Amino acid sequence: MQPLEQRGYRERVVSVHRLHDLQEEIETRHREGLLEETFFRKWLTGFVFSPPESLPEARSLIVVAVPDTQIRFTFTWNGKRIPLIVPPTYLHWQRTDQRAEDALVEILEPAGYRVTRAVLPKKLLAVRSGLAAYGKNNVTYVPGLGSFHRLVAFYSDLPPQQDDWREPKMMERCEKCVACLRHCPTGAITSERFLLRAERCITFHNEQPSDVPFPAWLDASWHNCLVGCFHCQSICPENRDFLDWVEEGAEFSSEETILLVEGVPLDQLPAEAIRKLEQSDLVGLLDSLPRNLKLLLEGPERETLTESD
Ligand code: B12
Ligand code: SF4
Ligand code: SF4
Repeated sequence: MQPLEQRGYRERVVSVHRLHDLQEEIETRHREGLLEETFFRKWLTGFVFSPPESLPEARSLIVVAVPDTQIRFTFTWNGKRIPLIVPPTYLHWQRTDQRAEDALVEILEPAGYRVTRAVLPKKLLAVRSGLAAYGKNNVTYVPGLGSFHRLVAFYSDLPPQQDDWREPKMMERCEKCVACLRHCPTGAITSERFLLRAERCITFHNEQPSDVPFPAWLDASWHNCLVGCFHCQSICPENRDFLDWVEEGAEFSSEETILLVEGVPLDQLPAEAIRKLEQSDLVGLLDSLPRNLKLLLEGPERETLTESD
């Protein structure tokens, strides 16, 4: 679909019959005991492996990779300006998903076809359809985008022209590389199996609200992002060309930073802080922000910015 490519997006279309394979694969991993139960219940029971009532005659699944960037925010703590990263896919995701949908509608609607969002295991769909390959870190990589993309899935009544469907594929580069495995501090990526030990992933823990305590084994110095973790993507040679792709986010004053660390509710923050949080799409992360920020600001000596940065 050329108009998608022109926007820098990539996509694949497969038959809706592939839903069965997606469901079967997740269920099999669960049956085999490879998915820790708390993780499975929290994250993997919400997939819907059938077309929605609004599009029961769906004939295809469409998966789109939308380029996405890191965003660097600056906080002021003890007189120092401290930059902290939010990795790709977290912020403005509603806008990103809507853009992908709008682009598809623009192409398909004139031809009489409809699209609607799908809640599916998107990496599996992207890899099996040939859009992406898995890295050893279990993140997907798309040629020309590295892992700097957000995946969005759709149902459509568009008849699939092709129906390429392959076994899950790992990137060739991973065959001779263990950088992410070595760099992951928690052992979530292991040589014993390909599947991530998701319950060991920092992201699994620091996306939780601040009142959920971290497990004792999770060393405070391992945190590296305002939310999520970027270790296994930043070390990856496949991402070398994209690492400088960082958008500059808002800067928070000393007073604002203290209020965020203290977890002051949104409606009690000064108007300027609310405006920054809303514009930055950080409101949805307010729950986890106090604990994560405190850890990062009070943790080991961090990079600081000078006035000219
Ligand atoms: C649950 C979830 C999580 C969980 C678990 C992560 C995981 N790896 O499963 C947690 C909270 C830990 C998490 C973390 C992150 N997530 Co997340 N997450 C999801 C979610 C909701 C579902 C993923 C899923 O289906 N997991 C289930 C497992 C079973 O599937 P899988 O990971 O595809 O694993 C397959 C392979 O291991 C393969 N496999 C098994 N053995 C073998 C052997 C070989 C040789 C091969 C090739 C394959 C293979 O089979 C498995 C499927 O059966 C998706 C959104 C969505 N709706 O899909 C986002 C999503 C996957 N997350 C995303 C992101 C960005 C992240 C983070 C990078 C965020 C961050 N910066 O901190 C981290 C990355 C952690 C990591 N190293 O994987 C993006 C991924 C984009 C991309 N480029 O990959 C997604 C798609 C959201 C989006 N819309 O873009 N996430
Ligand atoms: S760091 Fe190496 S092994 Fe890990 S995903 Fe990247 S290329 Fe593959
Ligand atoms: S996101 Fe962090 S904790 Fe999770 S697998 Fe990658 S390096 Fe390990």
